[in-house]
Amino acid sequence: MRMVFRWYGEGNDTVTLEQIKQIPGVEGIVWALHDKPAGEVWALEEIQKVKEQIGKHQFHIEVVESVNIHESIKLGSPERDTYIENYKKTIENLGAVGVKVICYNFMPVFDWTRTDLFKELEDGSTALFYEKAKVEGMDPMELVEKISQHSSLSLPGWEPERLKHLKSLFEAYRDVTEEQLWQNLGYFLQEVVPVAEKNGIVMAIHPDDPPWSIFGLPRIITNKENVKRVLKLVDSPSNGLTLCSGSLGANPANHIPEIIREINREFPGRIHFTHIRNVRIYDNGDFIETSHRTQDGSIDMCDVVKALHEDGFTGYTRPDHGRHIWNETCRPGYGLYDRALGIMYLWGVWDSLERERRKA
Ligand code: CS2
Ligand code: MN
Repeated sequence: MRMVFRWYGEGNDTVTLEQIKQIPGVEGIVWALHDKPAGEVWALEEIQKVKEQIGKHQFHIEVVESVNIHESIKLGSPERDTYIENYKKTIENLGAVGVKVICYNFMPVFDWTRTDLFKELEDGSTALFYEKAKVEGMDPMELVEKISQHSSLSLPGWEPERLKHLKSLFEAYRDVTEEQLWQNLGYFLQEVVPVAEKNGIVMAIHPDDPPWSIFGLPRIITNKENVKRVLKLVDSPSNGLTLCSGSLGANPANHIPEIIREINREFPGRIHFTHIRNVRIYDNGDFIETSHRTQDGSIDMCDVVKALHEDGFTGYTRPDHGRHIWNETCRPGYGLYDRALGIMYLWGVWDSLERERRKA
């Protein structure tokens, strides 16, 4: 397991590379050109600049999250070919500086969605919270308004530029069924996977968060069967998975350790990247993000790590979101402290499993 940490870039993150350096066992930075609108080519010079910055701290830049997919590709509209060509060019440029994994998602319009970014937990910390009934009864415009009031920093997938066009996007998706979204994903992968292969890169799709349809928009990366279906779309190691325990795990029907074991059995070597975090699910379908500890949430985190360890997981792992603790002011979900605690929990479980394995 190779530990990495997501960082939003100089001037765009409250966490510094110096701080990340002091978290035990972190070897690389998960990065992106966050100002790039989806669909534009990432120029070599821009990429090299980030590589230099990060390299000064002896971190690698092997994992990118995300190169976002232009809506026309998800919609299957005629301009998609231009944007797919741009995507290929970005893959080539990323391959040229030593990037190995590109994490991306295929969610129409919205990336991860919550109703409260700072919901208080019993211990006084705050965390991202999803209230199911609220989303079901809500006009998406309202949610966008609410989220943008909360935070001066734009959230991944919630960039103001994109959301300005929300109405027309909704209209465009009105006739896109889940099956069509599958077709469009297949079309995209058939085009880009060979380019990724040539450039030493693996694509790693991130599950939908939450893993069900919201606001009537189709969502397809939602459960074990659908994850397998993606992997079958193109049979290549470069068509792989980001296994995000908190995204898939928000649906109690998704048993994360079982999913890991089954994917590893049926599609060995296709989990390239894992996002590990715990969520507590309530009977009414609401959920809140908790500490990484198994006892604090609904996901058996020890068994998640065990499932990865059993198979000698050599891919990249990052703690996904964390709570906001010790009065930290930070991007929602992306503070330093709780993610660092999460890493130590993951190492604790991993290292003891390693020790047992060596003894055996
Ligand atoms: C991330 C996602 O913060 C998160 O939950 O896991 O925003 C993720 O970066 C994208 O969905 C991947 O494309
Ligand atoms: Mn994730």
